[in-house]
Amino acid sequence: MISADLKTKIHQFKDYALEASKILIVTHKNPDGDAVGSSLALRIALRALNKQVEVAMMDSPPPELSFLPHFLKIKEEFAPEDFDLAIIVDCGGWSRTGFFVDDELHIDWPKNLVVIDHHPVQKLSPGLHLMDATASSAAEIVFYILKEWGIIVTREVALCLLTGLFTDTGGFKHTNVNEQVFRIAAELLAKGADINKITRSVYGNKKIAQLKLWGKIINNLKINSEYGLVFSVVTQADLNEFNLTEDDVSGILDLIRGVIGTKASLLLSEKEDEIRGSLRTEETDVDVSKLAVIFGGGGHIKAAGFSLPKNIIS
Ligand SMILES: [Mn+2]
Repeated sequence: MISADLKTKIHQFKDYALEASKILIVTHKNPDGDAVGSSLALRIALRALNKQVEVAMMDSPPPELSFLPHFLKIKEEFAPEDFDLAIIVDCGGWSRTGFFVDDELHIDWPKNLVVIDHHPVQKLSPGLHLMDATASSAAEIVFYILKEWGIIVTREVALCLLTGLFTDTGGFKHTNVNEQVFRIAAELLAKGADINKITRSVYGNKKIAQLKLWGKIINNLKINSEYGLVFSVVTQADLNEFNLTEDDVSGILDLIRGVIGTKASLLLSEKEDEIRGSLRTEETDVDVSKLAVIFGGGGHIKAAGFSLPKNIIS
């Protein structure tokens, strides 16, 4: 199912991994299930090759993913000089990781850079790009990598990868689900991945305050009929009122998509000095990443986002 070009790059990546002494894995800001699952799966697999590996994320990973193996090993910072191979997972470049701006990096670090991504619209960092915009998730690409390398998918790795597959497809509901996704999911289940643990952690464990905040956001829903857009807003004051954080809000996007008479949904959230927009659509002929790009963001055809400085609207 993978192209000859991707196959070649996967083997080049293995050469980089084998010659590296210490490997860094990073992912995008506000890491999701795919970002965390793919990073941890790679960590486990590379450690099985007797490599020293560290995973670093700029923002703390969502606590509902704490069931994932090695979750507590995730760091918030790293010393670049310690690493000779860096792997960026689930985004196309350093800028999205929050650690560096692309232009800020000099060519001499890291010695090798590998980017594993499935997003079509990205500002690219230099390096070896293992890109497949047809893949459902970064986890799917990591699965192909481990297969090509001949690495045994353990129960722990399977749990990480299935979490990535599950969360990036909205629980196998979105338009990026296909036969191949279910084939991989079936293989991961056969390796012992506990799907019930994933569904309970991702969709369960809700706080009553969280549902009340969701109620407030739903109460404020508006429709822009000209653009076929349903939208709502969550402010910092809303979060404070219910003593919640931004992480408690993300699940609501599943609820406000697919509203009759609309083609896409938008949730605007206030965060410190910026406004973040999250866009979703279920329509086969709508590409929300195009709207996100207009506002300097990016993402998938069906799920995209952007952030704007707050002072732009004050
Ligand atoms: Mn992803």
